[in-house]
Amino acid sequence: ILARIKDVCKRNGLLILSVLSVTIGCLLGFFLRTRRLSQQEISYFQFPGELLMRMLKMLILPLVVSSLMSGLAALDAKTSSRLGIITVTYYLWTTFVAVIVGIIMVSIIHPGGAAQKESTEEGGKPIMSSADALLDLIRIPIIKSNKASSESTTRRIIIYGVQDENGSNVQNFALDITPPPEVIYKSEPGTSDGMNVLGIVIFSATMGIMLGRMGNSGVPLVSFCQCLNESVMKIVAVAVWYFPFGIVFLIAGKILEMDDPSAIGKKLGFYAITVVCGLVVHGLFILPMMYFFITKKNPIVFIRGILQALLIALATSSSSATLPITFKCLLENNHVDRRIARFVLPVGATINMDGTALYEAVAAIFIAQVNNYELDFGQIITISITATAASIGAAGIPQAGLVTMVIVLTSVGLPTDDITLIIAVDWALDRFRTMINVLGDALAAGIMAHICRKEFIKDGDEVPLICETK
Ligand code: DAS
Repeated sequence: ILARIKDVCKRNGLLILSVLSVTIGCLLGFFLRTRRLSQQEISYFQFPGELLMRMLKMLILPLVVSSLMSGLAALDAKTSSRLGIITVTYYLWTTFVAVIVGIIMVSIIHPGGAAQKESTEEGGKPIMSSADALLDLIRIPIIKSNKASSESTTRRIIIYGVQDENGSNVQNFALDITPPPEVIYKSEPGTSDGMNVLGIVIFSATMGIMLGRMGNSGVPLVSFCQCLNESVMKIVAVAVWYFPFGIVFLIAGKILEMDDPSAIGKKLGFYAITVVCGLVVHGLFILPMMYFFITKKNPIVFIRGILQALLIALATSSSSATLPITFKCLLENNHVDRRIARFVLPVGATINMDGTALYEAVAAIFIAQVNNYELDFGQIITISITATAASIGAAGIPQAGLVTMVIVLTSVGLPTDDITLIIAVDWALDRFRTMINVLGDALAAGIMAHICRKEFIKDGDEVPLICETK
């Protein structure tokens, strides 16, 4: 029995530690809430968790660039274009299905009824057409206008004077309060801490396809990207042992700063239940069933292989930050061909957010119900389209879905400041929708690896790493 326990701990040690750390983090967070810590004590306590987030974010850029470039360069033109088309089509389809699931759930449970406003005037008219709403999405994440540079040249001067006893100015002073550029360079929707991930994904994918067509002249850069990718994954293999420790402080720190749970009340309780029901139906039923029907493999075994990544998604509420762990789980536990994972995962972490799309559709209809706003069929379709598109524009960072939700609300004329109704529970629901986002990306990689398996030499026989062959 001891040998068996030792074997289980050896194979699942990290997973067991992570599950324990989530549990301990929750218990510790609620316990410390009773101790009424000061803001400074809370910030000190949150530091190990902040360290974990920065550790993961540090890996996003090198991982996304090296994965896409080396992954696509290793595929021939026919396979990379076929893989790209099938992957993006699959992503759009599953995201739209997630929206439909959310709309059905919120229509059945009708959480807005419990929270209806007293003075509800008749519903407004769409302020922005769906076309404009969709165009807004493209503008936000890809063409990132660097507003910071224009703002940073805006000097902010305060003039104040010293007056004598008669009230006339005897001396004037000018106080320059222009904040330094790094203070005003804020991350816009669709970017992760100022980094425009969707733009980087598009650039890296294009470069990878071009490298694949360059033959021998592209080998040095492909080799560099492969070695960079391998080295990043080795950093992950070491850093991952810090994660359980960081998760405890990350979760406890979040619980310490959340609003008083009693403020959530009945109306938001029904709303949260609606979101969770939709995520469970989509994430634990529809997606696994699609995986099973396409690959004829057991989805439970596959999901078990990525549990570590799902826990990191729960702790960090960032699918981009979870990407290094998602890679590790897929390659080491589920043995997905790394050329497929290197394309499907970075693209998925950026544009495939089933949980976010479902959430935005539910939130929009919840706010319509609260305002006693009767949505017609056309507006439901508009919400479906804009929620699907808004999730594409959302970055894989905490509460990005709350930002792009403005476009969904605006497209059907709903009051955007009603987003404040759901903020009290958004930090928690964000974790669950991020888990479904990561789950959707990982299952997609498994499905694409199955669909494209005939293109490769043999199952599991991979293109040797160029830097390995030296
Ligand atoms: N937290 C986002 C993510 O990382 C999802 C969201 O905000 O909706 O996927």
